[in-house]
Amino acid sequence: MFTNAIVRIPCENIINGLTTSSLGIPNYEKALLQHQDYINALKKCGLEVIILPADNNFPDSTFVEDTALLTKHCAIISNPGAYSRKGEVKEVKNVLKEFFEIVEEINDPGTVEPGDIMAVGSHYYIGLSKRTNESGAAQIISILRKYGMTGSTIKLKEMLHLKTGVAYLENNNLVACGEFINKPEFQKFNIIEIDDDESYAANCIWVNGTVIIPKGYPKSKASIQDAGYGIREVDTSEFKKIDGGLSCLSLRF
Ligand code: CIR
Repeated sequence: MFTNAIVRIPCENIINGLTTSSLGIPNYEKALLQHQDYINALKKCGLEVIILPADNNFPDSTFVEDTALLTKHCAIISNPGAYSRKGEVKEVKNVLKEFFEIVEEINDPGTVEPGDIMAVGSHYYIGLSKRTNESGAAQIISILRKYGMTGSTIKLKEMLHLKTGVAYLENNNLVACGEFINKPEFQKFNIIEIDDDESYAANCIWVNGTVIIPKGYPKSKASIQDAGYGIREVDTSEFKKIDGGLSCLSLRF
């Protein structure tokens, strides 16, 4: 169960966020409204939400998930692989020091963006992507081991981050799309398949029994409901334009 979340208000510079999509430029006002709706959804799931102010120096800074991995035993400050995102970790580190006694860090040449890390109990699957490299993953695994946790790597072929295409919903249920559906590492889970035309919905989050999903993906919604979950929908159309989704918008702990 989670009790807290950290989010960061989108900045005006979000229009310059990194993207691989051709969906157009995010509408800033709309992004702010959608972000508020996201905060409301987290609160409805029982979380205390810590809201950091917008930081116009970093277009992608609303995607706080990529700045740290939070575990029961420690926080691990990441080292984003995207150059324009490296400075995002500084302020988050100061905030996390208020909540975590132990704050570890990933250092060069290792890079890690925790959008690439999925927790299943005390095991952490780490995607090796354009943003997270072998050295970064090895550093994460060695820190996890120090505190009695474990980690393993998964090679990504196409997706930006591991959690772009996969989400663990507890109770052995895993939402997966595309390249992850047939990954041998995931076959022990009950896989809830997301169709290619709704692949964006694979980035959903389990928060204390409820699954928050992006608005507008009816087939995925039905499949997750059929697996027994209560659902909350949040429109994230403006974040999708710069490759961001529901998990990226918060650090939950
Ligand atoms: C980026 O390319 O870094 C941002 N535009 C999107 C980050 C999405 N974060 C995530 O999946 N954890």
